[in-house]
Amino acid sequence: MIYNNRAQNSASKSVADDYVMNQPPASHAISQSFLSVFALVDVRTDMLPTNKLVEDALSENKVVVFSKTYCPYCTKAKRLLDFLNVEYESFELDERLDGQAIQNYLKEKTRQRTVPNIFINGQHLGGSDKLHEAHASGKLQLLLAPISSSL
Ligand SMILES: N[C@@H](CCC(=O)N[C@@H](CS)C(=O)NCC(=O)O)C(=O)O
Repeated sequence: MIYNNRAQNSASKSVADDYVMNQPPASHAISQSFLSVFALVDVRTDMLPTNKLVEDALSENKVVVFSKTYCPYCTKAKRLLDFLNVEYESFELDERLDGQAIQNYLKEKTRQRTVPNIFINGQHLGGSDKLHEAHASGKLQLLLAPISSSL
């Protein structure tokens, strides 16, 4: 009640009084919603942490395989890369807490909802079938060749 008295006795009611009386001004709701957005978004990049993890992996590694440990197509794809002595970064989505979030982002980015989801030089290649097709046609060898200087 002491707060009500203060408010009634005050000629010019301050924003602080609004808070004390549990009647936050409209600007409070707006700033709260901004805060909750920033809690989810990496403010440095405006990107969700999961999306940034994927994009960082694609820019830092020549070959990236998003995989699941029990997936036979993933095993087949990784076996081919191993056989060709290709270095790759793999993310086993079934072993990660953010695995589903990564798969959701990959689906949004590539329209592919299955694993393996394979990228070379940051470009989406596809799944195991596409990798084997690319190997058979010679496209894979071209994609994996070091990028030559155009001097
Ligand atoms: N034709 C695809 C088949 C891939 C596939 O069916 N993968 C299964 C796992 S073995 C999958 O992603 N299922 C949906 C899921 O796990 O969310 C390829 O060659 O990669």
